[in-house]
Amino acid sequence: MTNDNQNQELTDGFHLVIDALKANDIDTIFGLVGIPITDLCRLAQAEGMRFIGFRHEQNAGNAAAIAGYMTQKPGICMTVSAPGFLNGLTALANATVNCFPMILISGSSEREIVDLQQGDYEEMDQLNAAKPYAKAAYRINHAEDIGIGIARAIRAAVSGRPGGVYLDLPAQLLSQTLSVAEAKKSIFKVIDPVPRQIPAADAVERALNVLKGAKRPLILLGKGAAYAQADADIKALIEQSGIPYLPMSMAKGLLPDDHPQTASPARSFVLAEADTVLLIGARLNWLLAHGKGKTWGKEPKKFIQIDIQANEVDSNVQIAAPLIGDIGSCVGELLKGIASVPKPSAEWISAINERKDKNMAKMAETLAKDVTPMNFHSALRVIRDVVKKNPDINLVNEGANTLDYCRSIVNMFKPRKRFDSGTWGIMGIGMGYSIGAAVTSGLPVIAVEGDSAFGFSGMELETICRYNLPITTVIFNNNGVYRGTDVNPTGGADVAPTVFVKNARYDKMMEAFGGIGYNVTTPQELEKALTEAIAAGKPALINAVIDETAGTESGRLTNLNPASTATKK
Ligand code: ADP
Ligand code: TPW
Repeated sequence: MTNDNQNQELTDGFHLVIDALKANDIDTIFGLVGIPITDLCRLAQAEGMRFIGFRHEQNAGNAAAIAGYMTQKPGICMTVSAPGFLNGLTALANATVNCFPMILISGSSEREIVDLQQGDYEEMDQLNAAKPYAKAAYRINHAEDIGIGIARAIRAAVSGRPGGVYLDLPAQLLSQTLSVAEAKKSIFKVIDPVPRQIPAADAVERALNVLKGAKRPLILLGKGAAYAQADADIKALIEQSGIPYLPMSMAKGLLPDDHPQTASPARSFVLAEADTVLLIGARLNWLLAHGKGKTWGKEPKKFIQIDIQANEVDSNVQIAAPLIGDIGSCVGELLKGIASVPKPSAEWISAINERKDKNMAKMAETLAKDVTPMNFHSALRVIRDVVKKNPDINLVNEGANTLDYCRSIVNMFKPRKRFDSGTWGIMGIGMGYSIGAAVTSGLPVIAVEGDSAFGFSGMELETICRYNLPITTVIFNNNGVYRGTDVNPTGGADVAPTVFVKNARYDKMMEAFGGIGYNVTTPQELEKALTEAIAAGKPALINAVIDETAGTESGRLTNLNPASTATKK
């Protein structure tokens, strides 16, 4: 653009936003267009970025979040104001809760009108709405601040404990002009956005001393350990120490799930019996029964906790040895001293192996049964075998029973390949995470979805077809939430709260958009369809008919359901 009066070349806010993102090696935007960001999305594409357009902002936000988790670079989600922003906010909050770096960039209406509440188109005080649900929230008011605003958002998302950042772009900002010379000076690449954080030497020594005193040590790997991309050092620490380890669901595959030191098949036993637990990037939240109570056995545990967030320590129980820093640096320091830690006793290892063998034999028996209609186990046996043959596949997983059984049955062999309902146990991540994972990795995805879980993001099948992504969605269709057999006690015409249309054909939804649909009722049919779909590398959906009586209410979360603890009248 040139301004003849001043004979000076000008640029505008639209260009500056894209230039600033590109200067920081951000090459993909997940989003949904509308006023005032349509032209911004068009420009991103024109300038060589990839724009992946969704049918609902929550799914775009989930795609951005999982891209952030996979790459340590913030995933970008772009939305319109008020309703678009609010649709994206759930994903932003979910990213923050899960410690995934993402930036939600939303257009907003004129500040003067919003602040006086004069009723603008899609008027909303988005910045304040975002604050409680984001790690940080910023607004850029002047074109000359776009470079610094984007830099601030990037650094906030990825440094320290990663999380969701909200960036508010008022419509008038995008059309503001600035001389090209000034603009150039205002854009820069963030230096060292994820700085190493070295743990203190005395904290390392304390941690090693606690390990030296352990009789029955255990290492617990959380998704922070997977995120940190310190795979080789974590493997070395586990193998050189000889300590058994347990991966949380998204840390599966950090070491292959059939590693001899895995304690997964003896999970309840090791949690109850270990006397010393080294937590690496895992919080003692509800997923770990808050580090206390029946799950953790009678004797008090000694915990060593590696985390980047100092105030995570002592959140639920006392931590004997906090090790604050980035996981790569902390594990590296522990490795230097690990030779001085005695190997776990043969008694401890053989007690674990005995449980593992017993539990695995029992599970093998259950999995071998071919029942008609299929149950969760017979269908998941097929998924397990296919993933084993294709270890590069990304696995997305949500539902109740579908999630709980898949987590324990389907082994993972490579890091950062399993993406699931995470810290909140949220439904709705399915298609967003699948698209994010496929776009980011260029590798196939299998989404293992409860029929209810799938419904939260099902319209993105069109998005999958539009971009011709290698995603195979497998719907575990048991006619309802948890199962399909509940009845309305009044005998009225409405079905029970958990029940869906019987025998729905989700495969036909896929066919409507040009993808491949399969309807399968046996493990053999499922195996054939899944193998074929993966080989095709095209959008596919398998409607897997599951016994509608097979599921239990809330999967394995029955203890959190007030109905199961309330006094029955
Ligand atoms: P899980 O659900 O798998 O148990 P959580 O999400 O509860 O895992 O815990 C992840 C933890 O990892 C968070 O407390 C977060 O602060 C921490 N974390 C994330 N990235 C790093 C890193 N690079 N270095 C150290 N800690 C990290
Ligand atoms: C955003 C509550 C937890 S699990 C679930 C719901 C609705 C669905 C279970 O049925 P599904 O799986 O998917 O058919 P399965 O294998 O048991 O048959 N809204 C949100 N998040 C959650 N967690 C819920 C509701 C819920």
